[in-house]
Amino acid sequence: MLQTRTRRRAWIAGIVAAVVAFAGVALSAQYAHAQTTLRGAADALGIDIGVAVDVNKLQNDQTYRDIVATEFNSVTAENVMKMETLQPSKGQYNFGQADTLVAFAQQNGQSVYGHTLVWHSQSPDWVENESGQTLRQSMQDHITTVMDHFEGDVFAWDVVNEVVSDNNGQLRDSFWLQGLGESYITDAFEFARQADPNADLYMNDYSIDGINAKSDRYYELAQGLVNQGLLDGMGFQAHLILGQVPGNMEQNLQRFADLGLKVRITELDIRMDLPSSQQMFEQQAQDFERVVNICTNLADCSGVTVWGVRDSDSWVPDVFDGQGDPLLFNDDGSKKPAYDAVLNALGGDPDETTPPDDTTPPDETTPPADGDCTARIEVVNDWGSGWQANVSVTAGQAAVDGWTLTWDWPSGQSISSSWNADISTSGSTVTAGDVGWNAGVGAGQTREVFGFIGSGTSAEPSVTCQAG
Ligand code: 9MR
Repeated sequence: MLQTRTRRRAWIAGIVAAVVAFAGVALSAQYAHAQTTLRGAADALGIDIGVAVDVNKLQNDQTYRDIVATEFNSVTAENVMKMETLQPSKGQYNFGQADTLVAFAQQNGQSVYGHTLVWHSQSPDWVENESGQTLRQSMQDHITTVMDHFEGDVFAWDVVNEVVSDNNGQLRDSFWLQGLGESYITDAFEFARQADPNADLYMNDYSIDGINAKSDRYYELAQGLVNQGLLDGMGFQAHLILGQVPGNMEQNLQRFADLGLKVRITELDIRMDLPSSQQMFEQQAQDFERVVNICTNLADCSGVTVWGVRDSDSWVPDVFDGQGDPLLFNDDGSKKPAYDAVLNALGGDPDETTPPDDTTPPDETTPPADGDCTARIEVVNDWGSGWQANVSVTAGQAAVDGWTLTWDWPSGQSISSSWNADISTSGSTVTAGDVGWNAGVGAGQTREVFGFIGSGTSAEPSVTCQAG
């Protein structure tokens, strides 16, 4: 994997060098620009940057939806794939919300990480009251039904979650342990392997990011499961505290990777005492950068998932009194220093912006007439099953205050989500209008006004721009 990643980087560097040599001039910013989104940068590295998603917000909150679609290439259900949601009554499955998330992920070219099959928390009462063979059968039924349902759509599962306690590495005294004994862990993995042989099977827990009694116990469990061919990965939740990234985190992940496992940071957040300050945000940025670097430096790290979008979406303030602000985005959806730090760790560049105004788009030969405008669709990311485009408007010699763009899709493309425009579609014709705050474009200026996620083969059709 390290080889693959290094090879890919070398390959990209080779192409860039060849293009520069061929052109004989420095590349214009338009062609050389670094990745400016987390997902663009992570795609280029070949790793996942994931986010825990609240399906209600995905359906009802446009800002939230746009950030999830544009910044992340992987999603985890924050709650809706847990047992109490999927099987609230014995034998009655409820996949509605989880299916909504999977459909969104597919439209947006994102992988889905499954969380979680067997956990002591957020399990329905009926299963907590079972024991012995009945409980074992229920565990098998749940694992089999859920993994069958999502087969091919969910690439990896937290098969067991938080099975070790915080007390000296002893197994957690859960209803699973009480009802079934220690063998339930191996049994769960056997059932999971049978249900979907292609899914990656993980254990997952918090406070195992550094080397300690709890992570030592996981190391032992992992050795046993690896020997039976039942474990593919180890998930480190990384619910961390400001300034306290464990010093031996890299070493810890490495020892699991050395067992032949993938490692993954599954629930990253870094909380702080409130009220927060700029200085604390800077420290947080360093902490995030360090954790993401640990992953990118490890060949077997499959990715990093952050546990929520904006600080206001986090579970932290509900559980830790007086603490919070643990994520990458402010409550209003703007980016925190930690965002830039993560982008940087992924090899992107927060300071890179869209091409400067003096870079004439290649397909634009005549400048727009007075009071008129032109517009351009630029594909900035393409992951095969979908793609992202940014759209810019260029004003003529007079400023533009309001714009309506129209174009025709050449071959059956469609928009699966968009941000900062009013979009309507009729057959293959798309009309996009401003949303007020992005109506103005200065005389002779180019402004990036909105973006969208497209499905079908990526395309940059020519656009008609109507000012006013
Ligand atoms: O973020 C989740 C929150 O919305 C739920 O109320 C909570 C219930 O226990 O679970 C949170 O997610 C947890 C995850 O599933 C497992 N690791 C710890 C996470 C934070 O508590």
